[in-house]
Parts: sequence; structure tokens; C-alpha cells
Amino acid sequence: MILYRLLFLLFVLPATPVFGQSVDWSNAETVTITLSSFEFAPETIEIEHGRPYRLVFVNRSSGGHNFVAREFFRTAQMPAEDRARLDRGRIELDGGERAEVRVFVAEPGRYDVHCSHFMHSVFGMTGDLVVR
Ligand SMILES: [Cu+2]
Repeated sequence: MILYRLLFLLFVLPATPVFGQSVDWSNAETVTITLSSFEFAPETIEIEHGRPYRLVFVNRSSGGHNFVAREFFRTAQMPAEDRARLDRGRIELDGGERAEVRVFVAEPGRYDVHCSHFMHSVFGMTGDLVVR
């Protein structure tokens, strides 16, 4: 019995995506999110749970914007080098800048997204990220 439990801990748990390292990022599907003054496009970003994605952020405006989704990024699995692009659940983009992060979310959910630059969310820079 103890042997089975040990085998489970050694082999089954590490293979489960929730416990990391086993996501195959090579077939990540690309989803592009455009930032401009003052909107995200699409306003509702939809991805599926249990599949890897490459989120590509493109700032089309000359001024800076950011993509803040703290709860989403807390929930998502990401390669360490991509997570390093985040600052407390925020991706900052200078005018014209582009950024990519890979994400994998195990469970369905809905997350708020906004730009935290002064007054930008009031002007319309809010959105949803839906994990189906
Ligand atoms: Cu903004």
C-alpha cells in the first residue's frame, strides 16, 4: 500500500499539469491582444482550459499601456522566463511595444483585465479573460 502511494507521488502527480513542468509549449496556440487608447481588442479574450497558449500583446498606440490580470496570472502556469515578464500580474508596454507570454490554465474561469494607467480603465481599457 505504501509502495503504491509512493509510486503515485513519484510518477502520477508530476505528470499532472497542475503540478508543473509537463506542459508541452511547442504546440501553444497564439492569441493576439491589441492595446490602444483606450481599449483592448478583443475586449473579451477567450481561451480553453487544459491547453497551452501564447498570448501576444501589441501596443498599437504611441503612449504606454499595460495589461493587468493579477488573478489570471496567479492561476496560470507559465514558463519561468515568461513569468519574469510580469510585475505583480501586470505586463507593461511602452508605445509600439510587443510582448509574449505562454500560459496554461487547468480549470475554467473568468478574470478581470484592465489597464492601470491613470484614468485609462475609466476611458474604456477594461476587459474579461474567459477560460472555457
Ligand atoms: Cu492604457
